[in-house]
Amino acid sequence: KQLTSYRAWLQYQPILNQDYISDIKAQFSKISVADENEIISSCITELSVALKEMVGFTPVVDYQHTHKVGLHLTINKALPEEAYQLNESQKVLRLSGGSSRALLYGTFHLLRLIQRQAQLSDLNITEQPKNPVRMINHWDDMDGSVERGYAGRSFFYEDYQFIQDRQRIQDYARLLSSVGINALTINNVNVHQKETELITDTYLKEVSQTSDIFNQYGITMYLSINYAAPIEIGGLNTADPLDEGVKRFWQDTVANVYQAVPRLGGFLVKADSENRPGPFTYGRNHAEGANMLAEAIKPFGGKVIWRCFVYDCKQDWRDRKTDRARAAYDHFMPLDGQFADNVILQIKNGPMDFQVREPVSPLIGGLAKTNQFLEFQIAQEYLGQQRHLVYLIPQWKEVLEFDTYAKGEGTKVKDVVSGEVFNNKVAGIVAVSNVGRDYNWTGHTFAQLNLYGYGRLIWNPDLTAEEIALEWIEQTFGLNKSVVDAIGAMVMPSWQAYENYTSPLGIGWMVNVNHHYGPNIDGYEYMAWGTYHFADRDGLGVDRTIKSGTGYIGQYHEANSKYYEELESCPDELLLFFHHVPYTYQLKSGKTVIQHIYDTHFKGVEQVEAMIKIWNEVSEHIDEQRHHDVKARLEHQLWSAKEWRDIINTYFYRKSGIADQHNRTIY
Ligand code: GCW
Repeated sequence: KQLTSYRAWLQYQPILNQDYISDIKAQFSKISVADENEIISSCITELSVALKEMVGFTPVVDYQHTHKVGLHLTINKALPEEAYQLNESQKVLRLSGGSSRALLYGTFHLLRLIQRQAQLSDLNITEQPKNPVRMINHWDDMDGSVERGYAGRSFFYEDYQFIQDRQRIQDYARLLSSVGINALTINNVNVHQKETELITDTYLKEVSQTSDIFNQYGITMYLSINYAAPIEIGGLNTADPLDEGVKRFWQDTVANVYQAVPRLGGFLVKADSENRPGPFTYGRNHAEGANMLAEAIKPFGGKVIWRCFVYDCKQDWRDRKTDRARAAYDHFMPLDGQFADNVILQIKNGPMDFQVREPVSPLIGGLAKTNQFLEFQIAQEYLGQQRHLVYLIPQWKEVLEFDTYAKGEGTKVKDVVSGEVFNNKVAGIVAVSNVGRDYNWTGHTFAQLNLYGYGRLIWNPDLTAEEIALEWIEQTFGLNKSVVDAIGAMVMPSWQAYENYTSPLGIGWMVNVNHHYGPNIDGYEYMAWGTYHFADRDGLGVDRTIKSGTGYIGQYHEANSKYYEELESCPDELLLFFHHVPYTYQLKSGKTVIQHIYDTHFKGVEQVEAMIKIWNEVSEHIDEQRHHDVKARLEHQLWSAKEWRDIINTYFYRKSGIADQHNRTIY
């Protein structure tokens, strides 16, 4: 029997309420289905397993549609492809969907309602995802490691081979489709030597088998490719996108790939970024680089997803003009309109790199004639690496609600990336995965919530962070009110808490080099990566203003650039991202910068102490394994938060010489 924690939010725990059970029995004992295919059979399997476990019976399935009562699954082509409706009347529960995939989403919706013991009579629900593409990127390497992985090794590969036991992949596909994910990549964007061969006969058979598993759950698989593949596996001496031999290499390679994996979605490319090869080597721009691949893959309906994480990672820290935050916009904005229609630019949510607080990338809302995906990171690389409890949905909601002013007031990020504002052919959201081989998938059990919430949020960005958390808590831990309230109270302030005890006011970084865990204020200060805080005895922050700084602020539409440029309007939480100010500068909160630093750092630690107290109070209602594991992580988090607090406070006390108004201990 599977461990409770392995099941994540698909617990299917036995329901004890007898009245509820008899209702469900009446409604589900017979299921009739109009169509038969692999996705519909996933629906039936899921319903059968879930009902057996939750209410103790196996439904009778009728493919002829003769049952007069029970659950009816039908495809209704009048509905949008991924939309579904759930209706109940006169003892018939109807689930209709625009496609089999929509039926699968509706099936999981029903099971979610049953797990939460919701009433199904008079049900009348219509659902349609906001974002057409809802994707996960894995940073798994074929040696079995996961770049920025905090939940154990890869469950796709070990020792440069695909793992033969595919059960785990299938369970993963179930988890993903249960929250509406419809696309994923299975290998790291940093494509090393062996992974370059994923598009060759060496691995294509297994690539295809893996794709088949995901397809059963309505998920389209993509591969990350190496831009220098023509050299590394094609025997050519160039990867120049305008070279005829290179074009031929890609056409032949793509034809071979699609013969083996006809339903492959396409390729994801990290080019000219952090030492990866790309078109710059040949004096070509990124539109030339991407369009060549797009042309090769187009006959097969494939797409090329091209990352915008392009910046100079070998900059001289003495050079005060170069600003990494500017890089993506500077590289890609001039190319707006030049990309083929099956190319999608993938843009990280902020201009730097998944920090606890960043402004929204100005490319989003900047690009008006290019397909784009927004990229989030579910893996908590800079947010406590799944050892700290940090609920990410509140952060992502701020990004999605941000007004870009691209078409005047009210042009929110959520409407740009969904493709609605600019009428894009392809649009959606992508995130870096946080799962691995750990028994509970995500290292920290609470990190499951970020995966769950990611899927739910990008399906419907108008869900609140509270609603999403509540759904996950009830499915994962059951309906006991004290447990539900306790966990809600732990997760809701957790992003704020993390921000409080780590780097202040939007400045970011201050982490240890390479592994990025734990405080190291000057860790990156004299390095080549372009991530500086410029603290001296008088103040800190990066001047990114138009008038005296790097000019980054000028990349936003006017309403936003004015807002950030002026100290009077620039919001406190991003102050040091945009401005260099003295420690004595007074924030809108009324505090000075230095006092804010002290206060938030003491507070952040207290917030973690409060989480621990809450968790201890509900121990008797939670299975021992999950309780014990979370508790151990919370205790580590407290230790780490204190380390952050004391190092940050001490550093700025020593730099500024200004004492804490409340005389608390600073070293
Ligand atoms: O955040 C940085 C990570 C790298 C990662 C890179 C990227 C996959 O530190 O590990 O490489 O971003 O997004 O490409």
